[in-house]
Amino acid sequence: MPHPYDPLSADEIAAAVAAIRTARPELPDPRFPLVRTDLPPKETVRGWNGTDTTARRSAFVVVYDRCASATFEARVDLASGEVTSWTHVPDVQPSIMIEEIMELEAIVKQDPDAVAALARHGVENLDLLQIDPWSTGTLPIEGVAARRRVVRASAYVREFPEDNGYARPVGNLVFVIDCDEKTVAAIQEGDPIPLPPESGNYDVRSVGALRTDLRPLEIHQPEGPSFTVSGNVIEWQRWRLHVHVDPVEGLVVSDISYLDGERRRSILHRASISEMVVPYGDTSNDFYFRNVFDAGEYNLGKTVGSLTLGCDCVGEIRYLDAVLADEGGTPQVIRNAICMHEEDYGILWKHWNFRYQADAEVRRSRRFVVSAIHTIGNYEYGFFWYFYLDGTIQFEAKLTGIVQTRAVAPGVTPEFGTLVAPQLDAPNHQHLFNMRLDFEVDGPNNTVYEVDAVGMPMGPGNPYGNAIVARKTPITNERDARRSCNPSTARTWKIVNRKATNRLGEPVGYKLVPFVGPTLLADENSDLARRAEFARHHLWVTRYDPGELHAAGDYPNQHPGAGIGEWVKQERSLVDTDVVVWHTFGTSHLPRPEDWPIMPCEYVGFSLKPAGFFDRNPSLDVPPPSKHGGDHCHATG
Ligand SMILES: [Cu+2]
Repeated sequence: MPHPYDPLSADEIAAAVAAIRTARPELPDPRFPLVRTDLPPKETVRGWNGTDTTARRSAFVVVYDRCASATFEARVDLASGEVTSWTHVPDVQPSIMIEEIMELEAIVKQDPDAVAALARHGVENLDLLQIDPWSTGTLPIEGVAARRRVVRASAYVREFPEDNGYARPVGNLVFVIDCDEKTVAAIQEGDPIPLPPESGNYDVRSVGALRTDLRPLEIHQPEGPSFTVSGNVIEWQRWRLHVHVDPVEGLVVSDISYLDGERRRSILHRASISEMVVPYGDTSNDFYFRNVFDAGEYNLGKTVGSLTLGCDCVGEIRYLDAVLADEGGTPQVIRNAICMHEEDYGILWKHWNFRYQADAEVRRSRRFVVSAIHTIGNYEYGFFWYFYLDGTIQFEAKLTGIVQTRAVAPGVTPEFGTLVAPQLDAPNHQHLFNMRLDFEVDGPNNTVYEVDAVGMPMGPGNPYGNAIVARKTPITNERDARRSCNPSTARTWKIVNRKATNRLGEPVGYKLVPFVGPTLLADENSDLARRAEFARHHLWVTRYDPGELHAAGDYPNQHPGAGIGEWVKQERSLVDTDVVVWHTFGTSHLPRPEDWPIMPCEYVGFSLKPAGFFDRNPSLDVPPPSKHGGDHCHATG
């Protein structure tokens, strides 16, 4: 049952890469930083009949010629095997490639100056050296021309191969690596700092006695789960959606609709992480340049991992594999990359009529979960989409893994971070995600309103000063569409279809309920503020353009700034048109000692709730627990 948004299969990846190699024999060793589905026109998804697709299958490929340091974009028609377009893209750097990251250790170890610098910092044994890559942004590096393709690299010392290297960062030492030449282009060095004294391991063998008083908690669904999987299309209760892993955006959900009686109603056309930035707030030699764009600079989606039953997911699980091209153009299968299951979620609704002492009416809430976990260097990012019985959609990012660290001398209290272990500073930083939400509330043409709950001043018509109104302000033009959260007014943004009304005569809508969090803290005059402009506002609205997928532009690596801040200069009208909402959310992470040596999950996200989309509570027909295999409710255990 092919869906127009299906990811490329292994055969399709191989065919696209072969077609480019054949068509471009002048490239001796093309690299393929990005191979993804060339999204067909939205109409092919809207017209999809559930069984077949007439969409032309096409691959979009970024090709990098390391010899000439040149970047090309290609499109390949997969039916004919023809390269239908081939464009040189000047003045950009494609994302940092995994193969480049894997080369770093050898480059450092083979460079006599780098080895001598390591020795000055007390590192003699290079066998267990760990080298981490850091995208370099646009800050100038003395002696290194801006046009070179470089990453910076930090060193960590391990005592054995599985040792947590972040316990012993080599302080005041950064290598600048030319990825094309495979050389050390510069060394940024300050006074040596002693290695922190403690190791930081968290595996079962390292942590000592384990607690023994946790009894089994098992989830049984003797009749199996209540959802069906057909290719990448999932149906659960009234919901239908398409899921896949994109090499840049990671877990993507699209073509989300709800069966309301006989009507299948569209809600979201496509939802994806358009970018995420992790800027560090420490001014030291080791950290002043660190601000990674995990999607555009590192291909977030390619870092997706395989999930295991009973650990990452419990219960009746169904998995989907991901197929992603490596940089040689070879398809790689990541088994069980997407996990799907149902969870009990407490009560859905309840009321006990105390006057009659009748049994309470209560229903259990249950949610369908689709998730994937990405490991980017030291951090894990779990992306979880939840679909509920009452029409709510929720996104949650779970942040875990290991915090970044910096060595400090004994007795030093860090100014821009927290000591998490002796002589080990975890610098302050932010995790700012941007979710691209291509709404389609009962059709493509929607309008966004900012809704504030406002108390009215006392006066005629409000003599006691208690009046509360919902102030609805339409966002009519892109020039007015940089918005901020306001917890004092419980601000939400409502996406409505003004041509479709509910039984009360109001336009149908869904509202975006933000999880109130920070925006970018870097100074507005900083390089980063230009490069991560999307993160300076919680919400942006644009008119749909198929070329606008990534909030910081398609090539943020070593780029001075592109993306949404440029697009909105077109000042397109946003009234009754195909709008895209871009929501920035995240956290300012001031590390705690409890985040070391591994960080308990931190949760950030947002909800999309029906707001007049339905005529009433759409979950009235959820049966009581006893009617779906659960125990009868009983007063005592
Ligand atoms: Cu963090």
